[in-house]
Amino acid sequence: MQRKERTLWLAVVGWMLTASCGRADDGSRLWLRYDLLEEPLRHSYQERIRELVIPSTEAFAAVREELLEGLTGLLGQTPAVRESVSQNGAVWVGTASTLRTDSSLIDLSDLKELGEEGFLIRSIKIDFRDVILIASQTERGVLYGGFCFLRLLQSSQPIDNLNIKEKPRIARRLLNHWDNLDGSVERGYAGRSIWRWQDLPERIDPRYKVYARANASLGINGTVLNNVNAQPQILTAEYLKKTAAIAQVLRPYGIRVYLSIKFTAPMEIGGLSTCDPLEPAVRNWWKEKAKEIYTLIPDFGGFLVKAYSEGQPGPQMYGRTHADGANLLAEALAPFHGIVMWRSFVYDLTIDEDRAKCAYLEFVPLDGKFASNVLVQTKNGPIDFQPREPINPLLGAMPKTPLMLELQITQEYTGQAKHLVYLGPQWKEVLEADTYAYGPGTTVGRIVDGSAEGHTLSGIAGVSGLGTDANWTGHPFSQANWYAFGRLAWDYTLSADAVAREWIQMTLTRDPKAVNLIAEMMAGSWEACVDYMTPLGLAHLMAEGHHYGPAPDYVHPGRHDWSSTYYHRASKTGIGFDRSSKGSNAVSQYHPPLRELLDNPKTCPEKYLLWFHHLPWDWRMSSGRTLWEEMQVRYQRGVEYVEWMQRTWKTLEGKIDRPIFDEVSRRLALQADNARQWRDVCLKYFGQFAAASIEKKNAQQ
Ligand code: GCW
Repeated sequence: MQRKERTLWLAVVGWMLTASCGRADDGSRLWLRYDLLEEPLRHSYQERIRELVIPSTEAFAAVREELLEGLTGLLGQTPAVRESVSQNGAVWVGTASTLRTDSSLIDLSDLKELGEEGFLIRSIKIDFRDVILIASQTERGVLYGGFCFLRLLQSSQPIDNLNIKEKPRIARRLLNHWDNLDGSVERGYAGRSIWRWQDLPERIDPRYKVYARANASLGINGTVLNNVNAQPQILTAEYLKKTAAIAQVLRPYGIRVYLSIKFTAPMEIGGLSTCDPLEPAVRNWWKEKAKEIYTLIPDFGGFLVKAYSEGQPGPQMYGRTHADGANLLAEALAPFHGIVMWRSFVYDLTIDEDRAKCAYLEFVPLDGKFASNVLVQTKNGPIDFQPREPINPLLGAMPKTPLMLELQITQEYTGQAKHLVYLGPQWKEVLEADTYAYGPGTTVGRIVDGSAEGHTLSGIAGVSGLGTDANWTGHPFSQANWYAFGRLAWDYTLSADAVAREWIQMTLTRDPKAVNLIAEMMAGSWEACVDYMTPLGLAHLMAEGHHYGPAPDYVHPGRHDWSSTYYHRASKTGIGFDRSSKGSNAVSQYHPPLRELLDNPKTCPEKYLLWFHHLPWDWRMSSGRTLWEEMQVRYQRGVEYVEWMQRTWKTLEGKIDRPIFDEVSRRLALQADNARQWRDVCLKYFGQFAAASIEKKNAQQ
């Protein structure tokens, strides 16, 4: 054989091997893998999906392309594309207007109630033919319907008798990128920023489209491209052109772009001598800037702002309030229907010694003062994305202001991209938590979706952490957190387990036994992380700066609220931060009866115990153990869970694509080491105090 021929032959064999057993996935296709389905499932789907009836117009290009790619891959044959139903087994896709011109036989009366983004998927009969209808009022809704249909096939669902109606509960479902213009990503653990600013606007990275498809498949409809620690340059003409180029790729997928702004931009790039929000020249600058943006990007979403927090400038520099600052921007964006997402992540300790109380004290008095196109964006907990926090007391405390929930997909405090930690259960705990703001049942979900307080503007954001790594998220399982965020943003009543199972089947394997095992691993992984890092309501024990690894003894030279000791307050007498009515009284920021429940260490849920109470080492826990014994049990339990995950994963060898299998094995080994380290360091450190207290008690007896 000639050398050239031989190379070709080897390449063909290599391709056949990978294609036939599908065993070389590197995770880059995310959950949009449309690999051939197994028999007999494939055959049964083929019967029902023979032709795709869909308009050939540009407005349907995204959904048409996706369905064709998906169906061809999954079924191993390309359905005929038609403009009208011609045989049994048609999938008929359209909006109210395109469908109506085709037939009057179908009842579309319920489309209206599904709004702009909702859709229905229904098995119907047309002229005695079996048809699956995917319909919405808008092309965007049809796109979501198309993705939903593909998901059904990818997760082996029956499609004989479909009657699905969906619409999102929350209006704005956004990713927040903490990406800097130099390509670095704050708290990103998956490589560099996916936005290649230096190549834009000329060169469009093909990954932007994959990103758009992945987000659209979940119903994510917006993205903030740059870090909240913002650089003013993002608003220069040069960067706005780059932004417009990204917006153009995302637009067909229903995703709007938003930008984080720096409050001093009028001075830094606009040449003004002030950025006082009440100054006419400043107001005018923002109005002109908004015009410039909307000329380039007519569907621009709006601004995200971190002001007067962690070194960022804000209206307070001029003695103005958050509301003054937000309203300045709101006024500029309003003519174009843009919104402002003003973050509540502030902790000025001159306002209160207890960091957990600060945001509430600053923001609640401003309720009612924000313009109608402002949302206050609030992290789930009062401190900062700790492995577990009680809910942020602002949720349910600002009835006149829509509060946007900010969750963290990137695992800053939960093992970064090294630990397998499925955050679906954490977000469910948050969204289902009862604020009691308007009586029992006022869950965080109902505050965030606007239903409890009657807001039409509503939003939820996930800090993304995506990067240039082939698999986007570093840890293959961190993809599941992106996936779960999107699914719960669409419908937070879905269960974390159901969402995990979808993701597993679409991404890793459809083998039922393997799916069960992996779902089980994921289900307890967050609680395990809480156990081996910060059990029983502890928080902020990690090393300073990079926030990875334990440092319970850490004392910051300048700021005590950045010290671990500030949070755990361990001493001979006990451990925990007294936020009860006898301590900082942070409990008073919650509504009764939650307030009373948290205030009493006997009724406070043990998962929050040391968040709200300082208790002696021999405090009796519900298990009958002392607090110190319980801490040891929890740290150990967390470690054992990770070791169990390691063993379980090993049994899946051969069922998962090799690169992903190996990657996860490697990271689980590291996670197990890390978990043991967390346990050992924390128990040794806390043990000194516990031992001293036990010695003292023994001596007294
Ligand atoms: O979680 C903390 C991070 C900071 C981040 C900040 C914030 C973007 O450690 O890196 O800055 O919160 O949310 O603003």
